[in-house]
Amino acid sequence: MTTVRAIEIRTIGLPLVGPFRTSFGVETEKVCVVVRLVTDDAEGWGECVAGIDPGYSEEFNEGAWLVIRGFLAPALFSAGDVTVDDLDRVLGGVRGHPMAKATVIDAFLDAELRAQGRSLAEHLGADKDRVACGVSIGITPTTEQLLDQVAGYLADGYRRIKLKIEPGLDVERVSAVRAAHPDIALSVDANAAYTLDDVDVFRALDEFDLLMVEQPLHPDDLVQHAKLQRQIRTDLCLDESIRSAADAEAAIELGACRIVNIKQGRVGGVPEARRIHDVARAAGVPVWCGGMLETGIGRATNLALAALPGFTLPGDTSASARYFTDDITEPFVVDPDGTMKVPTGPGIGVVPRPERLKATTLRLETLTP
Ligand code: OSB
Ligand code: MG
Repeated sequence: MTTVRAIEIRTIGLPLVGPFRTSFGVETEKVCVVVRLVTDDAEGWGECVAGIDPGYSEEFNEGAWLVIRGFLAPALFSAGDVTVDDLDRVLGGVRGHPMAKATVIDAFLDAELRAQGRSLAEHLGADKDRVACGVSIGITPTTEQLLDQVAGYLADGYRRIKLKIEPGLDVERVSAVRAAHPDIALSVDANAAYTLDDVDVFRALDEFDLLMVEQPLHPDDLVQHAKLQRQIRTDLCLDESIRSAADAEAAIELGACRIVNIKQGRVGGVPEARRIHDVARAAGVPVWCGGMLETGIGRATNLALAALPGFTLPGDTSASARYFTDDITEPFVVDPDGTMKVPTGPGIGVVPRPERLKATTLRLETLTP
C-alpha cells in the first residue's frame, strides 16, 4: 500500500536534433510535463506525452498541467493508502484526459515498484531483455532528404522504417523509398490526414508491400476504417483511435485494423496499455510500441512494455540520439543489430540526471495534500 505525500509537477523543454513534421504540425522542440511523485518509501517518475498544441489529440501541455494539478493530484492525496490497482477508481471522477492520467499512474507505479525493488519489465511479465527498434521519419522538404535519412537510419541498424505521409506527399515518396530499398520493412503513418474519398491513394500504396498503413482516417471513424480495410490489401494499424482496451476491442471486432500501435502514454498509462496488449493477443492481433518523441523517462516505460510477448513488430523505440543531443536521463542506445536493452533496475530503471533536469525545467510546482 502506498500513500502519496507530494507531487512535483514540471514542464521541461529541450531541442530536437531536427524538426519533426507530421500531417498535423511541426515540432522543433520537445516540451512536456514530467511528474515526480513522492511516497513514504520511494519516488516515481512519469512523463506526459501531450504536446504544445492539441494537434495529435485533444490533450495539450497546459491542459494536462491543469488536470493534474486541479483534479488528479487532489484525488490521489485524498485516496490515502492505495495500490496501483485502485487508481482507475481513484481517478475515475475525471473523464477522459488519458495522457494526464498516464503521467500520474505511471509515476505511482514506478514509485510502488522502486519500493519493492522490482523492475517494470519484471512486474509486467516481459519475456525479452531486448526489443527490436524501428524509426519514424517526419515529412521532409524533399524526396532526396528523405532518402538520405532512410539510408542513415538503416546504417544505424533500425529494423523498420516508418514514413510520415500527408495528401500530396504519399505515393511518390513511398515509391522512391521502396525503389531504393526493395526489401526493408516499411510502413506509413498518416496521422488521420485522409478520408474515405482518398481510397485511390491507399490502393496505390498497396503496390509497395508495406507492413501497414497507420491511422489513415479521423480517430473517431472506426466504421470508416473498417470500410477502407475491406478495400485494400495492406494491413491497417490504429494509433489515435485506440484510447482504451474497450476501443481496441471495438476496432478489432469491427475489422477497423489488423495491427494496434500501443502507446501507454496515450491510453492512460501502463496498466491500460497492458490490457490492450491482452485484448489484441487474445484476438491474434499483433501490437507494437509507439512513441511520442519521449525523453528517457517515457522511453524507459515504453521499453518495459515493448518486452511483452504480444509486441511482435519493431516499435518506434528509437535511440535517444535520434531525438536529442542530450537527453534528461542517460541516453538509450540502439545497437548495430537494431535492438535496444530493456532497463532492469527497480521501477522504470532510470531517473533524470539532476543537472539536466534543472537545465531543462521551464516551470515547477510542488503539490502537497
Ligand atoms: O503518430 O506515431 C505517431 C510522434 C509524435 C506524435 C505522433 C506520432 C509520432 C511518431 C514518432 O511517429 C514516434 C517516436 O519516434 O517517438
Ligand atoms: Mg502514429
